[in-house]
Amino acid sequence: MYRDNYIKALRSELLEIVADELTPIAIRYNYSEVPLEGNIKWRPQVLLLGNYSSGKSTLINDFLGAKVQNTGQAPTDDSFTVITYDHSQPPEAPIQVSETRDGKFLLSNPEYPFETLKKHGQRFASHFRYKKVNSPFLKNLAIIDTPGMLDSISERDRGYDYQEVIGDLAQIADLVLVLFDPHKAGTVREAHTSLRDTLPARTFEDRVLFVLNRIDECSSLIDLLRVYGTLCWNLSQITGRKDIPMIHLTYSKQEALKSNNLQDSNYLKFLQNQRDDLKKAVLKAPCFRLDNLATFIETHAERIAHMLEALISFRKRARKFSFKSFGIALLASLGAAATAFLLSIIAPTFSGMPLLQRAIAAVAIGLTSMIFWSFYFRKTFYNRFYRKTLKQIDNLTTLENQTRRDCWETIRNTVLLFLSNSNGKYPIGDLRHDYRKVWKVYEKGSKEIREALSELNEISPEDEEEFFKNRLELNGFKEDDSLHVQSVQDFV
Ligand SMILES: Nc1nc2c(ncn2[C@@H]2O[C@H](COP(=O)(O)OP(=O)(O)O)[C@@H](O)[C@H]2O)c(=O)[nH]1
Ligand SMILES: [Mg+2]
Repeated sequence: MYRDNYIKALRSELLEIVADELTPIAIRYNYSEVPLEGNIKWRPQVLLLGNYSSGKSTLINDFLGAKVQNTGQAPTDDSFTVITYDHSQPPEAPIQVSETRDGKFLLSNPEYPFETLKKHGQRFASHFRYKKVNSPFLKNLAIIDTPGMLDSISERDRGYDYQEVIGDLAQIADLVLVLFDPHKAGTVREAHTSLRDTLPARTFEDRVLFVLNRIDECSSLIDLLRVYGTLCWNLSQITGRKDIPMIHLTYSKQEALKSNNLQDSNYLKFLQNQRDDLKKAVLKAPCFRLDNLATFIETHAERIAHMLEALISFRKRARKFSFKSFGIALLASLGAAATAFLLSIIAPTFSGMPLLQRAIAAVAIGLTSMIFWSFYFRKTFYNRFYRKTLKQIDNLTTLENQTRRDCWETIRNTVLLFLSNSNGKYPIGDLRHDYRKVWKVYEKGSKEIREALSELNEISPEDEEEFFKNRLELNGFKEDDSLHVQSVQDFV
């Protein structure tokens, strides 16, 4: 009870930080078009990826306890389906789909975290669905089924960039299951590239579960070991790691019975509860949520700060350039005035001219050249400087390590766009203020919240009640505080 309230308090605090501090800055500098908290305020999500017919939809049906998704050997379902809980059904009602909506509803409704996926276009929208099911499995999470990856199908055939879509979904998801089947244990590159490119490196390992599914189809234990070995080899090739990630070995009992695989493979009896273990692991997804929220804040704060750093660096260079070119123009004008004055003394044509007139003429020449500079040359020089800086935009930042390089890669175009739209003219004072604010948010996300999280993990069950009660009091939260969470059912 206290624990739940404490977690709620932390979560609402994080959401508030994002909404109040990070989002306005993100929108101001074109980092994001939609409020950042839109991505995290909905319920925890589990994303299922894998080849076609690796058994994703069958696994989902097993988890939900009803045939919610279509299954079949051929690529049956080419849609992304978000499946979530229907609170409105009475508890005794049979498990079934009670509502189906199309992609447009999901993409344009700010209540859901999918607005950012709008950019994938019409073809994607027509392959995006939403189903409500009253399965208890969904009480605290939503599950997203995806069309299989077909290494042979090019992105153009799909009509949208599949890899980018799963990258975006993986970023929102709290847990990603990557499924393989014994027939295609090697074709995982597409999924892995998207995941590695989009998930922050430090959480990548915790957020992804690898599953070798349909193991009842291996003809013997030796066959299973061979398949397992191949998969491990392929995964280590792709991840570039020598240690092998944990791989869950599972199969659908019903399907195995249908295909008479159970009596042939007696090794399966040792692996029977793996499906249940996997289910338990998936049900833990909400526990990852807080950790993911902290990571979300860290990642975005880091990226926005990096972006602001580059923009500040641009303004500093522009200012330096302006001073320098003003100095040169001033010197040149003084030079022109002095030359004119000297000439008027030396040249016999002006010998009769009074001194005052000569001085006035020299000052006029100096002033004219300054005016000419400020109306014509200054602009031309600035434009040249501006174009050159944009062309060598990487020089605006230091990219001393891989983390910085990866971060810069994600914001480089945004920086370019902002510089182009503003023509490089914006007040540096505001930028500095925002920059400091973003780092404060980062500190809060990474330090305070992570400290709270590790405290949460370390606390023993006996001390729990007292601890959380004190914490809540300390933070000024009441037991039944509703804590601004959109819907309590949407929250764990
Ligand atoms: N023998 C066996 N067949 C399975 C298993 N899981 C799924 N299948 C079958 O494999 C086919 C593809 O499954 P499906 O869930 O549609 O795969 P998806 O394309 O990944 O969603 C279907 O015909 C299922 O009946 C399993 O664990 N064992
Ligand atoms: Mg399917």
